[in-house]
Amino acid sequence: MINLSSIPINVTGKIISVLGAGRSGIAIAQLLAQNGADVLLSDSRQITFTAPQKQKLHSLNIKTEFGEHSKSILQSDLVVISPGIPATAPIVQQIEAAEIPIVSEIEAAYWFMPDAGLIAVTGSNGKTTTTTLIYEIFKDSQYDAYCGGNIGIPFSSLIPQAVKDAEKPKVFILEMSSFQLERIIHFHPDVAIILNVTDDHMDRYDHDLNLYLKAKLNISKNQTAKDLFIYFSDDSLLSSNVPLLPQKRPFGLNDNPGMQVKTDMVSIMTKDGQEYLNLKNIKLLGEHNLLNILATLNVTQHFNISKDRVIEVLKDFSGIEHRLEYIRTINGIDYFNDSKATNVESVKYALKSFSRPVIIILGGRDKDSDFSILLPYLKEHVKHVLLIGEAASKIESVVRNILDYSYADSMESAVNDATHIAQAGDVVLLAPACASFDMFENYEHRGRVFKEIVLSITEDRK
Ligand code: UMA
Ligand code: ADP
Repeated sequence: MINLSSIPINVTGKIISVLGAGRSGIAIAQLLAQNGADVLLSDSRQITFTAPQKQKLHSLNIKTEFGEHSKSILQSDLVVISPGIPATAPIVQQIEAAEIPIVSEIEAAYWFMPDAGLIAVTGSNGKTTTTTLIYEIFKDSQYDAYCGGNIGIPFSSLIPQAVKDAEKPKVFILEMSSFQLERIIHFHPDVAIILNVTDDHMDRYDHDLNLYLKAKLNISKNQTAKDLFIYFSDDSLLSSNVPLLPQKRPFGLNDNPGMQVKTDMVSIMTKDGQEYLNLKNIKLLGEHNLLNILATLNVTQHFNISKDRVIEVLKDFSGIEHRLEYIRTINGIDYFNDSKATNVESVKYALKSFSRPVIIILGGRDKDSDFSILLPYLKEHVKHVLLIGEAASKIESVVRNILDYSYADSMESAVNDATHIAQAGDVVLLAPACASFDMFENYEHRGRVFKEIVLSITEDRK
């Protein structure tokens, strides 16, 4: 059996099974094989690799099995699991019954990380935006910066290049999902950020928000007195569960030890009253992005990044595709794509970002959400609700007799109807509060379809 009690962990000659041959599985299988492990890459799905992928796995002597997980996994010294595989998967239960240790891809990648700073960002919403913003600031600075994790680039895939780079001090900026934080042992960020903890992925956590919070809090489980823990203190669940660490930095609209937000929300000031950032000069929209910026400023201050560098990046950073993304204005109507608003909380913040009447497109695959939480925000900001997808009737039961609403049987008719209802000065917003899989491949596909339809509207289309 492998000894996991302290780092470095020697994988040479160890039999290691990697569960899941998606992005994480492939990357960690390669990293482990490069470090001398005898690796089996196993996926319950039939997978067809391209010739170069096959060649790469072959050259590293990585064995593969697709279509089912075989019993040979139960002969392993260690199993590394992909984030998408839950603890309830039958193979995981068999491995646990056989008392074989299971670690996450993040944990195993961490064993091979070269000497570097490590910034880890988690939260229910805002991870990708904040991780990218921090990365944009660090890249082309005094650091060699590497960005990955849940953002789509496995942590393990960043290691080989980082090991080779030798010029500047290195820093890893990682977006961490709760799934990735579930089975960590030594993973130890210098700076850990929790942006918020609100209902999401409840199917994986037995509908228990505390179990989800516990996974998120794992981000700081190995932090010590020299590390920094940054958290959103307006979130009562989070602020009542803050770890016992000496270096904690709350951020929020009211509680920023290093900074303060002016009550008129026009600028961020330093504590001695100097203007640090005038929000007029930035492109990111909304209170939620102000919070993401505050979290980021706590990181940049900790790493002594100059204010000029921070401001230079913030001035240019217009956010990320499918996150409250401005598309165009036609006949005085502004169209926004927030396809990544797949839960209730993100839609709440999207609505709070507008002081003009909104025609919202809501619906898709329900994630067992409580849409009634949205009602006060819908009442305050929304002129008409267009209902799409599987969740349409559940959402209807919340807005019925309270708001104007109608059904649309496709994204195209939703956009057409919204355009018909909207008047100059209004906003048409796709912020579905649902997953996309009932009508689209994923949220990116949904956002692209929405944008294409919006871009095809002609001025005479009313
Ligand atoms: N599988 C098995 N056995 C099982 C169940 C599944 O072998 O019992 C296989 C599947 O057939 C599949 C593989 O496991 O081939 C999938 O693994 P995965 O879902 O972990 O996919 P990866 O491609 O490795 O992507 C993962 C993250 N996916 C999930 O957490 C679901 C990606 O986050 C992440 O970008 C990537 O690692 C790199 O770090 C995506 C995501 O949806 C974007 N994340 C969730 C979110 O943001 O809400 C948490
Ligand atoms: P994540 O990676 O956590 O899903 P994203 O940055 O991709 O976060 O944003 C997802 C959705 O949440 C988008 O609709 C975005 O507008 C919204 N959002 C971004 N930051 C926050 C925040 N701090 N609080 C709430 N919602 C946010």
